[in-house]
Amino acid sequence: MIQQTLVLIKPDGLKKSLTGNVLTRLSETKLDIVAAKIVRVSRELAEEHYKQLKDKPFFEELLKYIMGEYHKKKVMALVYWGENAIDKVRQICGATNPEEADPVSIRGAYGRITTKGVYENVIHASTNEAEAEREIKLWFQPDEIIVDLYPTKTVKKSIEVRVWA
Ligand code: DAT
Ligand code: MG
Repeated sequence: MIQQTLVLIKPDGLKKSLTGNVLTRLSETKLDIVAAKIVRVSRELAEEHYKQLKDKPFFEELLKYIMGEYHKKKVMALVYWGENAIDKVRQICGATNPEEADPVSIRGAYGRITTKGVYENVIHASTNEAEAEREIKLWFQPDEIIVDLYPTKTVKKSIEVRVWA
């Protein structure tokens, strides 16, 4: 089954210069990268991304982590596309808890748990097709992705945009 999945290299991954390592590991999947960008994560985006976890005791710390308050204020967002993309990527990521993750997985090799109990697990990857759709639409606009993943429509907008001076 051809699928797409959202990958985030989280602020700890960027701070520790793990981008190359993570992308190399993910290249084992032979999936296609169809979108990529560096994003400064707003509180609004962080809350929306993790909204299923808003009742968890670690939610506030999780928001600070993904917003980069403990590392660098940026994440790398990518869309991987191809046969069984969701499971292939999750497999290489490893389990959510970095101490329980397979040591050769990305999270097992590079993740840690902080003294505050935050799982700094380097990478996010969607867990199923519904989540992938919600997350890809949250992080990317249609024109930022080089293939048509979901139906689109055209709307007329009259807005001010920033351009090069
Ligand atoms: P995953 O990222 O593996 O999909 P998730 O969606 O359940 O896991 O949780 C999102 C993130 O929240 C996870 O990457 C790290 C953090 N998290 C989850 N459970 C946690 C816990 N028990 N303690 C601390 N952080 C946790
Ligand atoms: Mg999840």
